[in-house]
Amino acid sequence: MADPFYITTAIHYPNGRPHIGHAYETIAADVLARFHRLRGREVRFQTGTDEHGLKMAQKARDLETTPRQLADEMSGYFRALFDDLDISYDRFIRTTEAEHHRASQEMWRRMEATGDLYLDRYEGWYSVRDEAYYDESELTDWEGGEKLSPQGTPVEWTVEESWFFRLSAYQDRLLTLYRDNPGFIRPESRRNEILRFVEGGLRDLSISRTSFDWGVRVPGDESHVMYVWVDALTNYLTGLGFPDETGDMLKFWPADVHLIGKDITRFHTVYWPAFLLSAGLAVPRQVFAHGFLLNRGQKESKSLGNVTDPGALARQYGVDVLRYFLLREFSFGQDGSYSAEAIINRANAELANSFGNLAQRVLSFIAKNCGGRIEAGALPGDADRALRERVHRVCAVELPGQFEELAFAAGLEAWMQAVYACNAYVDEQAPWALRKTDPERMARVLATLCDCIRMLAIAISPVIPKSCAKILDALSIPAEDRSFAALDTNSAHGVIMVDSPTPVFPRLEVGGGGTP
Ligand code: ME8
Repeated sequence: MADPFYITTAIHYPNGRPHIGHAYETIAADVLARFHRLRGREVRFQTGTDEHGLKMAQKARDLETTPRQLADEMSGYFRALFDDLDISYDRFIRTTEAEHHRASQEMWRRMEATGDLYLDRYEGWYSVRDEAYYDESELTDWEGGEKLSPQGTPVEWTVEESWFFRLSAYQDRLLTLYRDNPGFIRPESRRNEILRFVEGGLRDLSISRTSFDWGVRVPGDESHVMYVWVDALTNYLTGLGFPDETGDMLKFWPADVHLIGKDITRFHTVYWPAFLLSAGLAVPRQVFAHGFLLNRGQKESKSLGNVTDPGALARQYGVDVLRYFLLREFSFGQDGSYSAEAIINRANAELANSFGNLAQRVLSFIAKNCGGRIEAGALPGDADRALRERVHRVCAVELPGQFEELAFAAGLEAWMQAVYACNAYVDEQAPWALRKTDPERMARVLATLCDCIRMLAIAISPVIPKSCAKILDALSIPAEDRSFAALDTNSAHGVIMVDSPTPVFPRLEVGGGGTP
């Protein structure tokens, strides 16, 4: 039976339209989901929207609408964007779903049954933008006596009756978890940050609110709604049918990886495992915090007028170009800065001029000059074997090894080097010259190249699925032979049928798009 793999993104606040950070995280998760499917695993991939909390309530009030209407409208934009970006999610969850309320209330009851909840009064700082409580010592002074959170957001002094979770009792268990599972928090820089935070001591956490009612009701105390992060984190269980612990819960929990941005590491690696331990559930295997994307070095914001619609970027440059760029350009886990020129340069140099050109010149040559059919009679020579071995090693070993570690840029760098090697081989072997002098040798060269293009396309198909499907269609590769397991078959020995390909990666111009 296939080995199950459960991957989630953070669920996004639908208090506005999706931005490039949302697209980045969801594309990366999609690449990983597709990659593991092609490796033969049974994948469950979940994304969605986080619809409760003060931030949603306040935004709705500002817009003179209801939080429900705001959530309905904005959640639709997220879903539409993810469909446009070819995100292959299995479940798009919305936290306003009745099932999710049931799951969150069950989590609450379990934590209460363990004796970890008590009623008290919260007096302290809260950031609505981060939906986070902060200790005084974490804040910095700002103009006019105001204070700012470590994320640079405003905080307000909050006093209200609240249920508390005994987080302080979990310090040792959390430190043991981090020590026993060094891969639980990645990358290393985030792990160190969290270790320092937890070693410094934990205070009990306020987990309910009484000053507004847009949230999941606290079971048995209807005047409280849950703190939004209690319900938000529970989404990862709701999607598997929790509280039913048979079926998908049994198959997919604990999650293999929660993919999140670096700003929400504390919620996922401190609060979430503590809630799970309290509720008697297993903790996720890994939380991976990626970096932040900046627009020409600056954070996108309405006041700077530099907010980019990721859907517009995809329409302008192509979905696969955007997907490739985002994973290739930045080291996953670190921050990155993007610009139109960077997207265009990367797409032209690597997709259009290298991989696209390789596929185009080889396949159209066969379609035009060999009637779309080649059968290599001559035995492979050293150069043919060396190229095939190299491309096979990159596609079957190096790229997968890097992707397993979420080192996408390094995996794609190895892949690109293999593409360059193929282009160098075309130039050296010059099949167009062999056509007159040695047709048998020409057939061997072309068959080797078709086999290499097949491997390169399969290996990178999690990143650029539509483009690879076109190339594999042109090579007449059946759907069932488009997996990593199929890389071990050498297709250069049989008859290869080739359809005339349509150009897959148009050259992009600065100031314009491509003509797909
Ligand atoms: O934090 N670059 O939602 P969110 C890269 N609802 N990633 C970015 C980014 C940027 N510029 N800006 C945000 C929330 N992100 C909560 C999560 S999970 C149980 C609840 C990432 O809409 C951010 O780090 O503010 C997070 O992982 C995701 O986008 C959603 O952010």
